[in-house]
Amino acid sequence: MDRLFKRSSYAKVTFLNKMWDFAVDPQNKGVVEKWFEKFPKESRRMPVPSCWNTEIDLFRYRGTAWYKTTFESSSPDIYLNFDAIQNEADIYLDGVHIGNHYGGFLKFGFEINGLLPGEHTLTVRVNNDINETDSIPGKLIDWYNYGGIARGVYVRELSDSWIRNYKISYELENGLSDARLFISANIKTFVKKEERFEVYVNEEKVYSSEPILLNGEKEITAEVLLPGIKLWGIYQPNLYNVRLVYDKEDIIERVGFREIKASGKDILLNGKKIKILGVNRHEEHPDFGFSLPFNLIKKDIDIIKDMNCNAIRTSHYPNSQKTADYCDEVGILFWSEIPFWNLTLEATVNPLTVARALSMEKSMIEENYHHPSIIFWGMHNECATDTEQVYKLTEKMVSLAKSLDKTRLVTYATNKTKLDIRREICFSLCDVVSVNHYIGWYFAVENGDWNDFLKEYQEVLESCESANKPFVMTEFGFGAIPGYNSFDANRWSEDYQADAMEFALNQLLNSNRLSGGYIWQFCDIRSEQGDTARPRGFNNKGILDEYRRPKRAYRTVRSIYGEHLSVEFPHYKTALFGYKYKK
Ligand code: ADA
Repeated sequence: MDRLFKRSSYAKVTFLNKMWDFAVDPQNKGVVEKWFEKFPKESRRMPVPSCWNTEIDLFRYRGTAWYKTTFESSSPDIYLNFDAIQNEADIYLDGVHIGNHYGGFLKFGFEINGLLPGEHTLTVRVNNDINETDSIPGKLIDWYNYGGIARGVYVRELSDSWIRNYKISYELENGLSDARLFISANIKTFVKKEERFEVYVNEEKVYSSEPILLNGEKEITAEVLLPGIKLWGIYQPNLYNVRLVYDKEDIIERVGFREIKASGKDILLNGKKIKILGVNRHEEHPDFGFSLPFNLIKKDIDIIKDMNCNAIRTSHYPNSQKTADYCDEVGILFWSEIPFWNLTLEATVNPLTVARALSMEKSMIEENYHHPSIIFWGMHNECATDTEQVYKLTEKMVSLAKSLDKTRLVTYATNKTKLDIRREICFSLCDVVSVNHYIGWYFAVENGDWNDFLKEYQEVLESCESANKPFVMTEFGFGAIPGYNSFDANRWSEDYQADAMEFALNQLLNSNRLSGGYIWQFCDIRSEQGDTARPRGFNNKGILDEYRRPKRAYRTVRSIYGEHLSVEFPHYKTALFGYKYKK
């Protein structure tokens, strides 16, 4: 409900984004001592949403913590919604356990019936442990495992009717100029109703059914033809509000009409070949953890636009709905993935991990289905894609994605390069080949530059019959300690990063084989990897530092991406926000 556009004219929503009571539980005794009935006295106040590790004394705290608040409801029926809790949550209402949810970065909720009118107590047990066997992400991540109620919470009071679920899909017809909408809505009534189901597009009524008798739950469908639509595209953010109404209940969704396809070696957006000028971005900040305020999210994306990018990979987990909303609004392509990151083979084949991965993937796709900016679903990152076991898992993940969404491209990022380049076996399962590689950082350029690498890769793709698929570099980058410069452009200097980036971008973007790529990475991020591999305890491959101050490579990227963008979009002028020196 907390989005960049109005979601409903009728819904009665109370946001619980405020100060809650909070207590850490290092001995994990809260369940036995029933903290859900009697919250411990030694509690403190904690903002929701936030991550507890941004509290000065809880920086390193990992494990269990409890939250408590109260809310009022006058309706016996409510829906309790959590936009994201890291990583596992148990929810108690008035001392009763109402459910458990596993998987950070994803929305979940519970319908509750038969409440007495008045004040209610909501208690949440949160756990952010990660391990080597069944957690997602696993233990050895290269970002920081912040814990807490990281995104918003709200209570919706339900009245006579409730649109529990809905899906608006479409097909483009008549040379992409008309859109045929297929709408389905699962509607529940708490009393007998006989009303019309109506659809409005940009406030104009485009569909009205005969009165439909409802007493309980029912799936309602409608088909609507919209002639003469304006397509959504890169920097062409044409959006439409679709409002579904039954009785005194409505939901507003925002869609953009566009077609994304893999055609031979090319990616086509609205029938036109595109080149991805992208950047990987972690939704993270040292002062906010994963709970970025919207003005910071907006600033990040504005900076990314200023750098002349046209795409973001949400490495390595689903972002806030507001991030995708803003990408919809400015016309930036988006890649979304679940945090299935470099898991060991053992973890990957553990039935619990597999079940969690599939359920997280399903909820990512359902939650984000309507964003036109999202064009790729990412299954996993740098897993053992040279093994039969991961082949089977990828097969399951791809078929789940396709069953939920036939319109987007499905892929995963592999790091099988150089030595093990020929062992990759999962390419055939995906629409697009996506590769992470670090020439000039983990691999010496003397042993082969980007052109050599692309040539070698094409041979591999031909040998596994994936020669005719689009190929995207999902990661390439170089570390630079902010402010460190040197005459001989040493490793870790900003000069080295800028020079190596210039070399890489020139070779990669001038290749006819590649459909572009995503720089690793937008800005420096805190890392769990320890400070030997990660000086300062940060992954320092950002083009900006963690406080979003540009490094030397910023202007390099901006200028090279700008040249490529202006070929594709002659109307687009660079220097959107960046200033130029004036005498
Ligand atoms: C991998 C990984 C990234 C990051 C990167 C690096 O490709 O996917 O998350 O860790 O390496 O900086 O080494």
